[in-house]
Amino acid sequence: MTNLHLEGEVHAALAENRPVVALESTLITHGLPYPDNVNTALAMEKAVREGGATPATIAVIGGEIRVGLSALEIEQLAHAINVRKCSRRDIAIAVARGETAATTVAGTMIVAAMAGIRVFATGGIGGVHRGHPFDVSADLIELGRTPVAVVCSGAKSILDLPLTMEVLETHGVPVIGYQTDTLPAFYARSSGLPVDIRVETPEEVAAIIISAGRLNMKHGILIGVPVPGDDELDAAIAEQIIEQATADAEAQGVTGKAVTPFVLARVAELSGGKSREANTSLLVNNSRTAGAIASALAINEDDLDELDRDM
Ligand code: PSU
Ligand code: MN
Repeated sequence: MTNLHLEGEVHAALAENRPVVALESTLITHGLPYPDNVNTALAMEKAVREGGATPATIAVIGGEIRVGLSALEIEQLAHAINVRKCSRRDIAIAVARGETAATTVAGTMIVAAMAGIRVFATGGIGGVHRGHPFDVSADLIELGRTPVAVVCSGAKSILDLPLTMEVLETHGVPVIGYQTDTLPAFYARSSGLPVDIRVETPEEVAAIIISAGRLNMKHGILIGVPVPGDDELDAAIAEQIIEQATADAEAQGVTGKAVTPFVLARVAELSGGKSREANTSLLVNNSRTAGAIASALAINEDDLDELDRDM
């Protein structure tokens, strides 16, 4: 396809039906400060490999949609200035103008689906903003229409999590708890909001992805993995910081696509070291889990193909 460029190792893995995990790039350009962003992006790629899969970090570089970046390209992206944050509405613009741009969860899902990648790992998805029920992240809509499984730690409680769950339901997105009964709340292991189903293993997730595919359901799947217990942030402290950060955004009149990056940066400023630890820990853990899910998916499908041949 025009403008879609698969990096060599990713191309080979996909051609041979070996597991691949997509990773987003907005995390690098708008989510984390330098050098945490580069270190974390590379640690996520390593964790995907530990899970048994090939990582494919997705971005737009000079107008080309790239699936799989080198360490040097990740470093360059981290230093690029005025990088467009690409959700669904932005991708065509970035490509037409030959820009270097980052993909959000929605943008990354679109490109992953184009490339034939079915599992994607990130930290938190966008959602419905607190006090602004019509500021609904395009991530939620994309999850309803693009068949990619997104492994994440829920969403930061900078968002209205109950409303976010309602919108996911409206758009027909199954929400799976990975070894948990509730939607994770990013820094905290639980939001208290029940998920649709709890699973214990990568194989169980793979079975649901395969089932959705065979039924041609077309929607995505959200898999919530709680931050590892040792790195969880105290819920009361997290809440206080988030309230402050959201109030600051409000006071400074920040709107639209700038809200999430602003609040993320403010939360980082206010919380210092401990939140960074939680953030890195969950990103790496989610990447490893996504690698294991993609591996189970590849193995499971070989079995199913054999069953089909036997019948
Ligand atoms: N939440 C985080 N870290 C992030 C993002 C969300 O904890 O980096 C990024 C993701 O790329 C997500 C995007 O897709 O922000 C959502 O932006 P918006 O709310 O403008 O849809
Ligand atoms: Mn928004």
